[in-house]
Amino acid sequence: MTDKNDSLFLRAQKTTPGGVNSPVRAFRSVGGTPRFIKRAEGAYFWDAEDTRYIDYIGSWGPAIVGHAHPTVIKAVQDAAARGLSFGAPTEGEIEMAEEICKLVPSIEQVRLVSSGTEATMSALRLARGATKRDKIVKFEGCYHGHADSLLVKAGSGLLTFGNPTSAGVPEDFTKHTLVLDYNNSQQLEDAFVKYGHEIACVIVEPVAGNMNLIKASAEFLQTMRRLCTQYGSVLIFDEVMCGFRVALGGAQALYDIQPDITALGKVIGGGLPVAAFGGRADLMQHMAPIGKVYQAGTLSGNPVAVAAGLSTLKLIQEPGFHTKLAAQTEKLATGLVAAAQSAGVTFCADSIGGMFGLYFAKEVPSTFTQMMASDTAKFNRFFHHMLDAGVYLAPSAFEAGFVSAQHDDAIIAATIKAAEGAFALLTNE
Ligand code: KE4
Repeated sequence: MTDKNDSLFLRAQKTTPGGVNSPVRAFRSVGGTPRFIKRAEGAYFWDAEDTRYIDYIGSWGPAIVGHAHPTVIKAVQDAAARGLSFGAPTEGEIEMAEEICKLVPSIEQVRLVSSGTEATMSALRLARGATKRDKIVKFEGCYHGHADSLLVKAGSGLLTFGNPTSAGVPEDFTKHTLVLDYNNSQQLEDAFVKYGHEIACVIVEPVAGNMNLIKASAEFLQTMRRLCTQYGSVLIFDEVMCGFRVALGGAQALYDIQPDITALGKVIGGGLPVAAFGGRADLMQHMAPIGKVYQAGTLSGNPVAVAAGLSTLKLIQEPGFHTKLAAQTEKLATGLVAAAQSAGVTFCADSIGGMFGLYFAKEVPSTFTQMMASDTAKFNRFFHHMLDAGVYLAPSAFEAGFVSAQHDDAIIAATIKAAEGAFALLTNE
C-alpha cells in the first residue's frame, strides 16, 4: 500500500527535481515509489502510510546507534535550546576535534565541514595546494561526493585521464583526474611510474561502499601507501562512510595503514550535518587562515550538529560496541546466504563491521567489473519483495547496507525470515 507515498511523490516532483533532494532516494534504479518517511526509532522507520520497516540504510551510515537514540536526542535538544548557530567558535568544536584526533591517530589536526562532499573537495584542494601538483588518482566505482574533479569516469584507454560523468562539468575540470581499477596494484604502480611526480594525491575508499560493499586488499592499500611516500603524493582515505563504522578507528585501523589525510562524515554527525577532513599537521598548516589553501563554511562545526555527533561518538566507544555490531552484521549476511542456498538462488553476501553487501553473483566481487557483472535485475526484484515484507534495503544494487546497535537478534531473524520468502518468490518468477 503506497497511496500516500504516491501522492507525496507526485506532489514533491512539482517543486523538486525528481521529487527528491538526493538522487538515490528516488528509487530510479529499483523502480517503484519511494517511501516518504514520517519518523524513525531504533532499527525501524515508518512511511506516510504508517507502514513500519526494518531500516538497513540508517541514513546511509549516520544512524549507527539507532534512530532517535534518547541520549543523542537530549544532546540535540539541550544544544538547540542554547541557540542554533553562531558563526563563531564554540567549545563543542574543540571537543569534537579532540575526539576525532584521539580516535583516529593519523589525524593531528582536523577541520569540520558540513558534508562529505565538502570534506573530500577540501582534502583534494589541500593536497594540490601543499604539493603544487595538479593530477589526482581515484578509482572506478568509488564515490567521494559531487565535487567537479571527482565526477569522472575512466578514460577510454588505460592510464588515460578521465572524462566527466556529469553534465555541467567542463573537461578542463577532469583532465587532471586519472581513474584506475580498484584493487589493481600493478596498474597503480604503472601510473606512478608514468606520472608519479605530477600526482598530488590518491583518494580511495579503503572499504568501498558505493559500488556495493567491496573491500580493498591489504596489498592494494600497502602499495598505495608505499607509492605515495616514494613520490611525495598525499594519500587520502575517504572514510566518510567506513569511518567509525567498520571499526572504532575506521578502515585505517583495520588495515593498519596511515593515510596523510582522512575525510570523515556520516557517523560524526549522528544524523546531523557534520563532516571533516584532517591529517598530518604539516599538511593542515596550509589551510586558511594560517595557510594559502582556502576553505570556509557558514555552518561548519554547527553547535547543534556537533552535539549530535559528539554524543554518537561517545556511545560507540562503549566497551564491545563494534564487536557486537560486526557480529550482528555477520549474522545477517550468513543468514541471508543460507536462505538463498535453501531456495537455490545464486547469491552471496559480505560484511565488515557494521556494513554489508548483497550480491546476486556466484562470489563476492573484489573489482568494479565483477560487481557490474552481478544480476542487478534480480536484486531489484529482491529489493521489492523485501520492501513488501517490511524490510527496507538500499534502493540500488550498487549501495552497501548498514546495521545499527539496535538491530538485535529478533530483528535479524525477522529479516532472514522475510528473505526466505523473497528468495522463494524469485525462484517462482
Ligand atoms: P555527502 O556529500 O553525501 O555528505 O558525502 C559524500 C560521500 C563522500 N564519500 C563517501 C565514501 C560517500 O559514501 C559519500 C556519500 N554516500 C552516499 C551513499 N552512497 C550518500 C547518499 C546520497 O548520495 O544520498
